[in-house]
Parts: sequence; C-alpha cells; structure tokens
Amino acid sequence: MAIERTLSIIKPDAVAKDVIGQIYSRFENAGLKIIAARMVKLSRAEAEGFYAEHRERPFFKDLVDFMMSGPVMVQVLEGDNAIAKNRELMGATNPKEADKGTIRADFADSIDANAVHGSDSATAATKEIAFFFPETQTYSR
Ligand code: RTP
Ligand code: MG
Repeated sequence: MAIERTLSIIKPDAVAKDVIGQIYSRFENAGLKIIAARMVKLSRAEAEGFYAEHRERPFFKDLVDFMMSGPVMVQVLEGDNAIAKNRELMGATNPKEADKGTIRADFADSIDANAVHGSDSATAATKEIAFFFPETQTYSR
C-alpha cells in the first residue's frame, strides 16, 4: 500500500447542512488524515479553473454556478491508497446510484448537489492540491 494524498472538497450543499464534522469523522475513521484545510468561497474564475476538464460538457455552467453558490470546505487527505479510498467513501456521482453508507448516499440531494468532490487520479490529485495549498501549508504526521 502506498501513502497518497488526495484533494477533497465538501461542496456548498453539505456545508449548508452543517455536516462538515460528520464527513471529517468518516475520513478520520477510514485512516485518512486531514493534513491541510480551509474554507473558501470560490470565484467564477476559480470554479471554472478547478473544473476546466469539464469545460465542454453540457453540465459545466450548472456545475460552476453550484460550486460558487456558497462556501466550500477544502482539505488534503493523506493515507494508504487515499485517492481510491476517498472515492469509495464518497460513493457514485449520482447519489441515487451511490452505495448505502457512502457520503453521497447519506448527505447528497442530486447529481448537482452531491456533497463532495474527490480527486480521481494521482495526476489530478497533485494538480488539485497545488490549486489550493502550497506544500508549506500541508502537515503530514
Ligand atoms: P467530482 O469531480 O465533483 O468529485 O465528481 P465526480 O468525479 O464523481 O464526477 P465528474 O464526472 O468529475 O463530474 C463533476 C461534477 O459534475 C456534475 N455532473 N453532472 N448532469 C450530469 O450528467 C453530470 N455529470 C456530472 C456532478 O456534480 C459531478 O460531481
Ligand atoms: Mg471528478
């Protein structure tokens, strides 16, 4: 097993529901350490830049509008197999298809308001972590 880092975002819907602590407990109970965190209200340029890979997709404008609709909580998670482990904890993109007990099954309302983001590959994780945190503001332990 390799120690990895991944970027997680608690999206505006879940922040508004005051379930940051419940979601953090799931990360910690699964062995994912929170090694950096901050609350951010994304500008349009930031939301578009973060999700640039989806620029041509039909849902892009809705996705950007949603991600700007309120503050988000952004964190770096570190642990064994962190990228896949976080995606497992999150559940499927569409909460209707998410396995029971996953974050999206328990806290998401729709495919748009789906509670959390997680990096989907090592390349994405490196890029997404750098988008929000300089190395000097991460605290491995
Ligand atoms: P995320 O990037 O937010 O962690 O979500 P994901 O990997 O599970 O899904 P992705 O394909 O990267 O899509 C990013 C976000 O766009 C919205 N989406 N809407 N209407 C649609 O068909 C559709 N597909 C994706 C979702 O909110 C998804 O989280
Ligand atoms: Mg994605």
